[in-house]
Amino acid sequence: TKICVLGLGYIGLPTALLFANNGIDVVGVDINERVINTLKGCSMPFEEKGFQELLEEVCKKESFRASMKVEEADVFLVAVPTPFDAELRMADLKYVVSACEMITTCLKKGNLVIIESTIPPKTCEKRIRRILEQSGLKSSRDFYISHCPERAIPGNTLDEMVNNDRVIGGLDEKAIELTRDLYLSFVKGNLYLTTSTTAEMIKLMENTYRDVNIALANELGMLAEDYNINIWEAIEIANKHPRVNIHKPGPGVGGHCIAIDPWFLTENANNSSLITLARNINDSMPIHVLKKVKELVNGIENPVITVFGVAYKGDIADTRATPAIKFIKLAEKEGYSIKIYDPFVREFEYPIIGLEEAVEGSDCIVVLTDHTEFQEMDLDILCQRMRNRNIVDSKNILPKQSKPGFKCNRNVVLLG
Ligand code: SAJ
Repeated sequence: TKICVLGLGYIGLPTALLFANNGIDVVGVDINERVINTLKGCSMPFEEKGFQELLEEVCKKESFRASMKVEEADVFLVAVPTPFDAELRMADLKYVVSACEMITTCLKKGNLVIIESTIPPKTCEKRIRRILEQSGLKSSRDFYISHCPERAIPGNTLDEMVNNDRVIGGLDEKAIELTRDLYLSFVKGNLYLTTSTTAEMIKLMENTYRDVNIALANELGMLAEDYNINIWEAIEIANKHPRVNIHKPGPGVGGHCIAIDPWFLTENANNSSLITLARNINDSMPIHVLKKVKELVNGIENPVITVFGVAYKGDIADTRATPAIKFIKLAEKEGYSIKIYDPFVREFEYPIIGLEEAVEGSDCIVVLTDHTEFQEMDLDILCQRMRNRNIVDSKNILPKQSKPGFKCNRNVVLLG
């Protein structure tokens, strides 16, 4: 079997490498020349544990090739991004459409086209089918279409791609069967078979479930501040209940999925008040964190703020849609000077500096990411370098201090 994978990003490339390592001949296609050249040199264009080794393995086996052009194959797999059109609050399908148009030029009888990109319900059945049928071939007779959404989590992609259960949705039985046989080559989890529209809906439901739950946690966190209680303790105890699983409050939701997928679900609906509200709550959290900072630095002339962590979540270098950006921009508008420390991130819109330099002369540390390293920080030593000892720990990750002079004020830790 030969697969042509379109889109060599966080999902497409790992998927391509797993197929290539499991007896399938893979051509990986991307329009980004830098990505192709990096791969030709047998290097990963981004970091994700386990994949550099896998790439070297498939380079040796010669089962993976990177190319800028789509070519004939038995199977086409689309894993290009689906950006969010913020103005229209809907999915922007331009990359999916253009990938399918490229496939149309080399589609043959018997081919299978799998869409892994996240797409709104009915996209396979309506839009994608129509584009591919411009080849002159007919879906469910001459070729087959399925949707197999990716559910692996960045930071643990390899393990989750292999071990997670997967959903396979097809436009017809044959599409489902062909797709199942293919994924059986490396997936150890269960494969659940259904229609393409159900699979599209399932993927969006999963991320929406998480978004709405995080919004609930954020709202509970803000309420707890009003009652002056520790939300983290309250959640921990509430979650001892067998049917309660309250998520964690924080500075908002980042990443390329959870913050946008709910909009794909609501784009065609006139009644989605809960999902919309949750999105808005999560989007507004950086404003709330800034409010906490303002309360602390009030009265200080030209405050210097130190941001701890700009990755969208802990222990990874990924900053896509990180809530840190909104916080930093708002803080700048407020007239604060910003210094940023992140042990993982190297490329960012703002300079990332060393820990000591970031803390030197600071008036407030604001933790926005739960990197494990922050758990072991020696706040005593760090605070000696600060001008004023204030901390807003939006992730509750810093070591808990209970000595005199340390006051715990809601989600905010005030250091003596
Ligand atoms: N977050 C909270 N509180 C929580 C959990 C998360 O504030 O209790 C924040 C995180 O800090 C982060 C964001 O939410 O900013 C999202 O992080 P995440 O770890 O929940 O998820 P992602 O975006 O890295 O990956 C998700 C996963 N989806 C689900 O868990 C339902 C993953 O399985 C999907 O494959 C991925 O989206 C995707 O590609 O759709």
